[in-house]
Amino acid sequence: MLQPTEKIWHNGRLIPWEDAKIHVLSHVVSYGSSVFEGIRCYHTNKGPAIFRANDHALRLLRSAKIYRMDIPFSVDQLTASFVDVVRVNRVESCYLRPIALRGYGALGVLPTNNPVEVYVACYPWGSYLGEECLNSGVDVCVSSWNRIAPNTLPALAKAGANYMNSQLIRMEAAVNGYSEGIALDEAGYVSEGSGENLFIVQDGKLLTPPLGASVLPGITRDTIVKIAGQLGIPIVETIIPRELLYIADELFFTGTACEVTPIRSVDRITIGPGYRGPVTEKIQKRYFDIVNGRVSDEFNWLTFVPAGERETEPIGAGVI
Ligand code: PPE
Repeated sequence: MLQPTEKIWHNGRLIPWEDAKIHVLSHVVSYGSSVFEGIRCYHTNKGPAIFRANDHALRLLRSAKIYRMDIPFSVDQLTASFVDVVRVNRVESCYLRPIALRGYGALGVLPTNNPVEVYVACYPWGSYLGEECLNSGVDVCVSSWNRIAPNTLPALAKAGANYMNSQLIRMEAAVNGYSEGIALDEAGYVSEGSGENLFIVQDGKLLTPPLGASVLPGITRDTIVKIAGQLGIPIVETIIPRELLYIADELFFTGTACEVTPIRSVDRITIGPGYRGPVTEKIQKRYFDIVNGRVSDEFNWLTFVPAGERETEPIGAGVI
């Protein structure tokens, strides 16, 4: 269950958590007209640090641009709002959920007479697919649902409506006893999980589907590309046939929420050794060292939150 914090940022002001409400006839409720982000803030020995805050702000603005949604805030202003929310809520580690939505006004598909409302909330959130899964890996299936096809819902936008497709994938997986589903794209090639990008390790190389395979341009995906560079692991963006999943040496999901989660089976076929493989482990370790501030912040990915208004004991320390 969601664990409330005190304040939510709304169009430049901090409001109480319980006042961040919208009308049932807001445009977004009928038509799914929202774009959003998911960001993690980690506990470090220099205080809370938001991971790749600028990149998330930029992706939010890009998602909005695709949908002709005007957000009257810059990357810097949005980044500052993320810092404010973490600071006033006195959390040490948390998940941030910025959302821009089309609000209450007219009610018809054309959204030009609906205001755009921007909210940023934060709350504690543990591991996505289960703490133990970071070590042991998850059992997944290939979904019978395809990922959103090109020129239908734009996959490069992180839009609320896309997650109707994700829900179908995730629910089907759950009903059949899997932790997650992997969707194929319209052409039948591997795309991504309902809320994660996917990487394959094969013969010492990393493979991941290209942006044209209906994937979200994941910020963790990009982080893994840079980590692979640091570790000298070759990486290729390429279309991936389904059966390559079954014969992969290692497989793992990436995402803000799932971080780096190994996959130990697909459709009940054991992947590699059936637990986290050595390349996954190396990459995962580096990922956690970076986000937790244990190694130098070479790419300037951490935005530290000053202790400004944290006069009482912070909550959430050690949650993640
Ligand atoms: N693909 C999809 C469809 C996706 O939703 C996410 C994030 C990713 C890839 C990875 O993107 P990034 O977080 O930028 O590396 N999914 C979010 C969880 C969705 C949910 O609310 O559940 C997330 O990881 O925060």
